[in-house]
Amino acid sequence: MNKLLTTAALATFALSGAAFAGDHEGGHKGDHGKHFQKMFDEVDANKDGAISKSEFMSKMEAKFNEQDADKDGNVTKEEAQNYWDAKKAEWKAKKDSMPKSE
Ligand SMILES: [Ca+2]
Ligand SMILES: [Ca+2]
Repeated sequence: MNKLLTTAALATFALSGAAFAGDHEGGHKGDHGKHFQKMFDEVDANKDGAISKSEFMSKMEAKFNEQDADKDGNVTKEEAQNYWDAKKAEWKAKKDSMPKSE
């Protein structure tokens, strides 16, 4: 139970982290909806416009597995940190490669 909650919390954090990252450094306000839509679509595996519990949980599990670098079934603080450092670098690279549209 505890582990499940932790996984869900981590994944929720992961998902909201992705949303914030897109918006963070003075992006257009309108981007937020787009990011949300993209995230939602990603989780909504069968595209019926709703996220079922199993869709949610399988997305969480995928996120968890992504973070569990040595696949021992636990995400350590270090693994989570490494994951987020890598993600942040990825986002930054993506952002830097995008042409500014002011
Ligand atoms: Ca669905
Ligand atoms: Ca691990």
